[in-house]
Amino acid sequence: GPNGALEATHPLALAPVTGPASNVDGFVRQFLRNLNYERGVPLSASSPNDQYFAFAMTVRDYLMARWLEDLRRQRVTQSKSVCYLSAEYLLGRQLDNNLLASGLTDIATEAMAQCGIDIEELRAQEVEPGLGNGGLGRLAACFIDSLATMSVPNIGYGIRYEYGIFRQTFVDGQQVEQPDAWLELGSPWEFPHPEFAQTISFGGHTETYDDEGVTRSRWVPSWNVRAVPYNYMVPGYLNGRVNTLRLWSAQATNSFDLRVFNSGDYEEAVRAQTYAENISKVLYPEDSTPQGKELRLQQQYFFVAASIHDFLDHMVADDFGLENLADRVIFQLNDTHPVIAVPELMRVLVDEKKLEWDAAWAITQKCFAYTCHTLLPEALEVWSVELLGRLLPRHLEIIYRINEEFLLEVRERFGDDEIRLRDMSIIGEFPERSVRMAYLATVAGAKVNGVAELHSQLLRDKVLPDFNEFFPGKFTNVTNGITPRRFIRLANPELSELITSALGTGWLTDLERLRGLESYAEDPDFRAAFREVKAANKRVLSDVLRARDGFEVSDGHMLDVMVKRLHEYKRQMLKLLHIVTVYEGIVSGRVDAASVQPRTFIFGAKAAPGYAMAKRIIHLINAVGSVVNADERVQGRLKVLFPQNYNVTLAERLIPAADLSEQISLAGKEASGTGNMKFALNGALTIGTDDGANVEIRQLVGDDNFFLFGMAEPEVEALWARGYKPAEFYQHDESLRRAMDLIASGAFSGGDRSVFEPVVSNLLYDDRFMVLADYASYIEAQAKVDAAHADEDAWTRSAILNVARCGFFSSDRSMRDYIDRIWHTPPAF
Ligand code: GL9
Repeated sequence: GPNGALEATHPLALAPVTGPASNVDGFVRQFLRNLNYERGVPLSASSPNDQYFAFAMTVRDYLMARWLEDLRRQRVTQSKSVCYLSAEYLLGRQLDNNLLASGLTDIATEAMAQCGIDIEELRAQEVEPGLGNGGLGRLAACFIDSLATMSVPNIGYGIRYEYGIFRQTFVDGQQVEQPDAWLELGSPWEFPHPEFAQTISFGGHTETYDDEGVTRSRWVPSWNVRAVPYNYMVPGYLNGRVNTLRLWSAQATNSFDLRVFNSGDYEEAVRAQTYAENISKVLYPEDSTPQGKELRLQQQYFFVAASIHDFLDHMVADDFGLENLADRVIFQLNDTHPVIAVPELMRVLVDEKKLEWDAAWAITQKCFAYTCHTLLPEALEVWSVELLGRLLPRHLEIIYRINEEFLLEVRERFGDDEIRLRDMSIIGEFPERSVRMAYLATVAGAKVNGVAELHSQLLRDKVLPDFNEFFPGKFTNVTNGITPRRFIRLANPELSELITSALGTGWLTDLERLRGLESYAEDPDFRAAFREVKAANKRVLSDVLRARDGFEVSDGHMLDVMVKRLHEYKRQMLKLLHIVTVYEGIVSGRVDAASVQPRTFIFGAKAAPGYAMAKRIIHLINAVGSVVNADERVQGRLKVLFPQNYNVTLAERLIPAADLSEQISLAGKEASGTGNMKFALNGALTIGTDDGANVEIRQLVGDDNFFLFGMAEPEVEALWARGYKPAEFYQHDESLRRAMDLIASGAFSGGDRSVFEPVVSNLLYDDRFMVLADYASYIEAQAKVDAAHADEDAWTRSAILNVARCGFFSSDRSMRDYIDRIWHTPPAF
C-alpha cells in the first residue's frame, strides 16, 4: 500500500509495465506464450478451454499496465474514491466487453483466425458470473462500467460466491434448480491476493476496560474467518482507465486445527473449515424479499468489514487524517444488504482508533450514502436483536447507542410523541425486537436515494415520511440507467453500426446524441435499414434458441417479450391471461385467426426456490405454451416460448430482437426496472403501467410511442381504500371469465383441475397485485398494439423515436447524477 511501499531497485522494475504490441503479431505472440507457459500446452494439443483461457489472459495483459497505473494513482493522489458496497454484481460475460473496452476486437479476431481458431467457439466457453439475482445486481455492474468509462476512481466491493444464481431447468414444465458451478474450470479474469487477506471476526462478547483512565469498550470475538480478495479489472471504454472490482472469498483461518487433528478427530478438524468457507459458498437466490438467515448476515458483515478494512489499510495514507475520511471516500450502500458497515466503521473509529463517539459519528455520517431499491414492505430487511447480538455483540451495542441519540433528537424536535418515536425507532418491537436496516441506513447516510422519480417520491411521502420531515434535503432521486456499451454496442452491433452511419462516433459515451436520430425517423431508407436490423437480430435469436432450447422462432411474428424475475408484483399472470384470452377467442371460433397479428410470446424468468406461487406460475406458463404451440387452430398465429435459465447472456440476444417490451407491474410496486430501458434503447415499443422508470420513458418517448394501460398509483391506493374485490371483476368481465375458467377447467393440465387451482383462487379471492383490476385495460391496450403493428411504417417510426429519445437512460448519466447530488467526487477526467 502507500504505507511501506517497496522501493524498486532493479532498473527494469522502474520502467512502466508495458503490454504486448498492439498489432496482430503482438497478440498472437502473447496468446501462444500464455498457452504454452500459463496453460502448459502447445497449440496443437490445446482444448477450447485452454484456448479461451490463453485468449482471455492475453486481453488481460493488454489492460494490465493501465490497471497497475490506476491503482498506483489512486494511492498517490488520495483523491476521493467511490466504494460501491454491493452484495451482488451480475456481470455477464467478460470477454467481449474487455475486448471492446481495450479496442482489441479486430486485432484479436484476426489473430485467432491466423491461429486457425474459431473465435465464436472461444466466446462460447465463457460461463457468465451470475453473482446477482436481477436488476439490483445488474445495476451495480452497469455502474462500475460507467465509472471506469468516466475515469472516476472506484472500487466495487462484493462477494465472490462460489455458486452464483442457480441454473434453471424445466422438468415437466416445472422449475428445477441446479447449482451454478461457474468456477468449475476456473476464471481467467480474477487475481487472488491471499497476502491481502483480512481476518473477520464473529460472536463472543463485549467488555469494558480501563485505557489510561478512559473507560472503553472492546469486542472479544469467539471465531474468525479469513477474507481473501479476488481482483477483477473494470476497464473503461477506450479511455485507458481500468478500475477494480474486489470480491471476497471466505477461507478458514488455519486450514486444520492441528490439535484436534492429532487427537484423531479428522472430521471435527475439517468441520471448522467447511463452516468458514460456507460464508461465500452461495448467492441467496431471493429477489425483492429479505432472507432472515444467519448465514446471510454473516455474508453481509463478512464482505463489508473486509472492504472497510481493506480500504483503510491500503488506500488511505497514514497521514491523511481520519477526521477527513469523507474527503477520501464515500461508501455507497447498495440497498440494505451492506448496512452493517455503519456500526462497523463506528467500531473501528471508536474502539480501534479511539476517537470520541461524536467525532466518529460525524465522520460516519459523511462517509455513507444509501440507495433504496424497493417499495415492497416485506422486502425491507430487519435482523432480530437476538441474532445480531449473538453474531455481532459490539455492533448491536453501537446500534443501540446510535438509536438512543437519534431518538433524543427526535424528542427534542417533536416532543414526547410516543407513536412517532416508536415509528422512527431503528429498533422495531413487533413481531420481535429487531433492527430495521433501512432506518439505520437513513439515519447514518448523508443522502438517501430512490431509483426512479416515482419511486423516490413514494419513498419520501409514503415509506419514510417521518424521516423526510426530520432530515430535510437528505432524500433525493437518481434514476437508474444501463450501460450502452454492453446493451447497445455489444448486444446490438447492427443497430450500433446504423446509428454510427447516421450520427458518426461518440454517441456511445454521450448517449443524449441519439436525439440526432429523430429526423431519421421520417426517412424511408433509414426506416428500411432499421427494420432490416431488427430482422437480422431475430435471425440471430432464432439460431441461439434453436441451439440452446430446440425452439423454432417463426418468421414474420411480432416478438412480445417479458423477461425479468418471476414475482407476483411484476404480473406475469396478466401477460398469461392475455395469451389465454387470445387463444380462447380463436379456438372458440369467436375470433377469426386471420384477424390476429402473428405473435410469439417469449418469457424468461427465474423464481426464488422457496416461492411456491412463483413456481406454480412458471409451471402454468409452460403448460399454456405446450397446449397453444400444439394446437393447429392457432398455428402460424400464436406461439409461446419460455427458454430456461434466463441470464445476462440470453438477455443480450433477446432484447435486440424484441418488438414489444412488457413492463406491466402494478403501479407503485416496481421501483424502477432497468430491462424497460434496455428494450426501448434497442427499438422495442413498451406496453406498460405508470410505474417505476416507465413513467420517465413515456414522458420522453411521448404517448404516441408507448402503450400505457392500468391504474396509476393513486388509483391503486383509492381502490384499496374502497375495498378491492377481485371476484367482482371476474363476474363482470366475460372475456376475463372465459380465460380464468379455461385455466380452472384443467385445459392446460391434462384435465386435472387441481394443478392450477391455487393460482386461479389466489387471483379470485386475494390478488394482492390487482391483476384482475387491470385486465380490461391491458386487453384494450393489446388491441392497440395489434392495430399499430399492422402499420409497419408507423411502428418503425415509433421504434426509432424510442431509441432517439432514451439517451437519458445511460448509466453514465446516472453516475453524473450520483456525483452531483451525492458523492461530490471531483472528476478525474
Ligand atoms: C430492484 C427493483 O425491484 C427494480 O425495480 C430496480 O430496477 C432494481 C435496481 O434499482 O432494484 N430491487 C430489488 O430488490 N431487486 C431489483 O431488481 N431485486 C434484485 O435484483 C435482488
